[in-house]
Amino acid sequence: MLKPDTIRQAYAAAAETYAAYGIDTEAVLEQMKKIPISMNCWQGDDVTGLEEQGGGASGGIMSTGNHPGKARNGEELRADIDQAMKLLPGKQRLNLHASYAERFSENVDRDRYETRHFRRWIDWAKARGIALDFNPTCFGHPMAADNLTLAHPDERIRRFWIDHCKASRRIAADIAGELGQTVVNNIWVPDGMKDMPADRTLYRRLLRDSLDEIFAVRYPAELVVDAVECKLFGIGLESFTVGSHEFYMGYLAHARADGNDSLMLTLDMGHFHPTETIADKISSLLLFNSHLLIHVSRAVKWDSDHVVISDENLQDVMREIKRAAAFDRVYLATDFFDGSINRIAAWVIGVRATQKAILAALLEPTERIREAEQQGRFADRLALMDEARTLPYAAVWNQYCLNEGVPAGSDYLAPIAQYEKDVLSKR
Ligand code: RNT
Ligand code: ZN
Repeated sequence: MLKPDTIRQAYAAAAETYAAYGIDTEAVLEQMKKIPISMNCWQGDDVTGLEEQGGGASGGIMSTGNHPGKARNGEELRADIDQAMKLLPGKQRLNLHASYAERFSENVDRDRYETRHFRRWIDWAKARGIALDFNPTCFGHPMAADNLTLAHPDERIRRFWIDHCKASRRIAADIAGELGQTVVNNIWVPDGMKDMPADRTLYRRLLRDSLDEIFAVRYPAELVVDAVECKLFGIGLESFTVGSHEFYMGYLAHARADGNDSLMLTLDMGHFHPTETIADKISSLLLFNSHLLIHVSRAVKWDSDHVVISDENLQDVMREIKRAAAFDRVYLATDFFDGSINRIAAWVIGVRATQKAILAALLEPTERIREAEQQGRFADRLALMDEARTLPYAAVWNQYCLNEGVPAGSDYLAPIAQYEKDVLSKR
C-alpha cells in the first residue's frame, strides 16, 4: 500500500519539477476532473448482452478467454460496474449497447425497442449521477447473419436495422432528457465481405440511403450527438468494409450540406492499417468538425480490442488532443473486451491507463516545445519532447487518486481480488 505521506512528498517534488517547465500541476489536476471517459459496459460480459436469445459478438469482432465470474444478468453487470467505478478517479460515463436491453421475456425485437427496456440502466445511472451513452447493436443477431445490415440489398433486412437505429436515437434522446445530460449515440455496422465484392458502389449507396433515413429526424444537440464509426476490416470481412474511412468522411460532408451539423466521426484506434495510427488524424478532423469521438482501444496485430494500457499510441493520441486544446471537443470512450482476465480489473486498468495518458499529456510542457519549434530550434524541440516522456507524472497521478479517494498506484488490485473471492467466484 502506498502511504499517503509518501504520495504527498513525491507530489510536492514533482510539482516543483513541473513548475520549472512552466506547468501548474494543481491546474492540471482540476482539468483532469472535467474530462470524463465513457466506460464500455460490454467489457463486463464479453459483449454477450442481456437479451435472452441471440446477442454476443459477431460481424468480425471477437472476445476470447474464459475467465470465471462473468456477469450473467443486468444486476450482476451493474454490480461489477459499480465495483470498477469505485476504483476510478474522476467521473465516468457508461456506454451502453442496445443489446443490454432488459426485456424480461417480452417478445419484442431490436427494431421496436423502447426506452422502458432500459429502465433499470436509467434508474441506475440517475441514482449515481452518471451520464449514459448509447449504441445501436447491429451484430449478434440472426438478421445480421450475412454481415450486412444497413447495406443489405434485401429491403426487409435493411428496414429492420434502419428501424433499430431510429429506435436507438429515440431512446438516446429520452435518456438525455431524463438524465439531463447529452447522450452520444454511435453507429457502427459490421457490413462488409470476406471476399472481393463485384459491386462496391451498390452497398455504399445503400448505406448512405439508410443513414439518410436514420438521421432524417433531428434531435437538439443538447440531447443527442450522433457518431458514425469507420473501419478497415474485420475477421471474416477482410476484403471489403462498406463503412470505410473515406465513406464516412464523405458522408459527414454530405450530412453537413444537408444541415446536419452535429454528426461526428468515430475514430477507433484499432480500425486502420496495422501501422497506421489515429494521432495524426485528430488535428485534421478538428479543423473541419466541431466534435470527434475516439474509441480508445488497443489493437495487437489486428483489431483485437485488447485492454488499453498507456502505451505510446495512446500517449500520442492524448498529446495531440492536448496540443490542439481540444479535450472539450473530443469524446473519449473505451472500447475493449478481454474475457481472459478478471473483467473488473480489465475495466480499471483500461480506464485508468486512458486517464494516465491524458494526465501525462496535460503535463507536457507544450508551450516550451512549441516555442523551440517556432524559433527553428529543432534539436531543443526533440530534447524537450523526450524529456517530457520521463517527467514524474506518476507522482501527480498518485496525488490525483489520493485527492479522489481511490487507490493509488496498483493498490486497486487488492479490492479486486477481494471482490473476485467474495462475489465472482460464487457465480
Ligand atoms: C467494432 C467497433 C465497435 C464495437 C463496439 C462493441 O470493431 O469497434 O465500436 O467494438 O460497438
Ligand atoms: Zn469501436
